[in-house]
Amino acid sequence: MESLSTNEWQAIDSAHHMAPFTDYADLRKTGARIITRAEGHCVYDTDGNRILDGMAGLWCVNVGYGRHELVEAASRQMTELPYYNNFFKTSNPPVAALSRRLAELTPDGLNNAFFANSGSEANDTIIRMVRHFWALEGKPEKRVIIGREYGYHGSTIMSASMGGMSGMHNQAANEPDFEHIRPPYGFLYQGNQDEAVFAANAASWLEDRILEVGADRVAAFVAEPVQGAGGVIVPPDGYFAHIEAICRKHDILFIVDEVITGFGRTGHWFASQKMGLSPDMMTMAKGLTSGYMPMSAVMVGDRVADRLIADGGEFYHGFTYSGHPVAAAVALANLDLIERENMIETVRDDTGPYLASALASLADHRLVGEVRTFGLLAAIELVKSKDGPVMFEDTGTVGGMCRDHAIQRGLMMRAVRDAMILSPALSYTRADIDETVAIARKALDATAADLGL
Ligand code: PXG
Repeated sequence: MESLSTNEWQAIDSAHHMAPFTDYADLRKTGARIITRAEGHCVYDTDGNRILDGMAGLWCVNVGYGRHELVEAASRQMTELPYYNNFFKTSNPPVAALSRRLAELTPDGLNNAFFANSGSEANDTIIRMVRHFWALEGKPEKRVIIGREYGYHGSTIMSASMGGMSGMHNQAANEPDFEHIRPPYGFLYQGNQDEAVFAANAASWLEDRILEVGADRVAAFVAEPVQGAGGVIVPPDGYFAHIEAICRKHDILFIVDEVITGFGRTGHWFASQKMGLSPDMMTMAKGLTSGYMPMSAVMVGDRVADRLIADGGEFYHGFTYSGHPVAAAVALANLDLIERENMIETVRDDTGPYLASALASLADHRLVGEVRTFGLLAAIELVKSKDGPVMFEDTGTVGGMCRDHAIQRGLMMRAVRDAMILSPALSYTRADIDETVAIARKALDATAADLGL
């Protein structure tokens, strides 16, 4: 690539590139940060800044940057078979091997994989499959899918309608037959209920909604085990046991979106295993290839798969790049690497607990209302006052200030509303965590100073 200055790249970029989730007028004023390379757990920009990546890209670079094993797998596969489709009774060795591997790694009963290129496409696939399944069962009126507020399932019209982001709904992504209940967001809704009571109450919001809509119209309930883009919302213990029981009682499919929580992030291959869940279908993407290639999959449980196989006929659905051989080869190399380097055990036994205790040291900061962690997922809720707590009125402004202070000091941290979010690579070390927490503290101090607190 030619070597241009930061200003030159910014000018070209803002003149011609419509980036995702971007305020275009604002970006034209400020210009984008141009990232040129990455190594280990750091990214580098055109000004030569080194930024420790506390977000693993966008919750996805689970094995860290610069892993030659993945590069070589891609290069080998590109040489041998760069592309062939999986339509019309063809397949390829990497995709067959990956399907078997995913069936082995996921909870019992999830034995079939449908491949796509993004989490959004995988969730669109689920919506079609679920409705097709109920039609085959002779219940075509079971079409409604219940999700949760602050849930994120993607950006296509259907996956954004299924998600619970009102800003997205307001921009032409509010299809009928989707309902949303409150999430089990203890920080906002728990009050002085103990954990078990709150778990049962939060799950009862699902049953209330099923009864309101009518179980004969409800096809499925969908949930991220820990809500990621919604602000790392960790459910109280027992919540999902109640949820599963309610789904079974009303004969509603239970869908788990593990796009963020999959592939080791929680210290287990899947959060479903840590939480003891038995979903009917599971969405996966991101950590499947550690972001080195776009790839997603739907794991289809036996109940749905058996019905589709028995009398579904042709399923008229698929993408040119479904089961792309290069993406599949990279996914296999990525899973090998995660296994060979014991990354999941390290997160479970060492760096996950270490991150929790290191971040707990921020809890006494005057801006911090709560710290939550779950494996290598974390949120630091910023509050105006710890007493209450009282949230900031202009939601998101203070979070944005704190994020900018962190980036200026060399840490990529994301803000969701006024919660600061971390989701680093599984290979993140104790030293990386120490550096992260030290910069986060400085960013909090600088934010408090800006606010005159
Ligand atoms: N499900 C979940 C749980 C996700 O987090 C998707 C589905 C959609 O995946 P694709 O590959 O279509 O993007 C996601 C994606 C953020 C952010 O701001 C999070 C995601 C994507 C973009 C931004 O935290 N998650």
